[in-house]
Amino acid sequence: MNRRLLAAATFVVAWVSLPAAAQFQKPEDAIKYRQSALTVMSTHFGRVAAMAAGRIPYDAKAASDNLAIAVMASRLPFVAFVEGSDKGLPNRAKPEVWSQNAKFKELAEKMQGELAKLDTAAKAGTLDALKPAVAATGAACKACHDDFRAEKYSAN
Ligand code: ASC
Repeated sequence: MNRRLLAAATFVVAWVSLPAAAQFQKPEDAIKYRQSALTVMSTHFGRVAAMAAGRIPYDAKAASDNLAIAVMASRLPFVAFVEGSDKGLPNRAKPEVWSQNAKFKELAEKMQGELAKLDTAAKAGTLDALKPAVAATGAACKACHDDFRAEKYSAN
């Protein structure tokens, strides 16, 4: 391998092996990233929840399309709860995100699992299949918020 290629390969390997924390230059970047990902997830899950609640007409294709995005977005936020990113921008992460991190991760994974099951259920193409899976997913969102999301935004 020539020297430049070796240097380039070394750089790539080092970069992808960086801990998640190092992929955000500042706490502010991590906060913005996770808030954005959660907003995208909530927006697309919310459209399906609105169908389940009868607030908007049921549309099987739209449900699937929205869930594909929600499932993808659900994989994003959690690497951005890096140590030291409790401050940097106003946010609602409680200190327990870091002090009880194993529980936080468990609830995050539970939510990802319920959302994946909802995505599968939606493929049946009926509103009846959607409803219980929407309820289970919403409950998983709420379980994490109850313990790990503050009522009010921090001052910075
Ligand atoms: C949503 C949304 C949440 C959850 C939660 C469920 O649609 O944005 O955060 O459902 O409200 O309790």
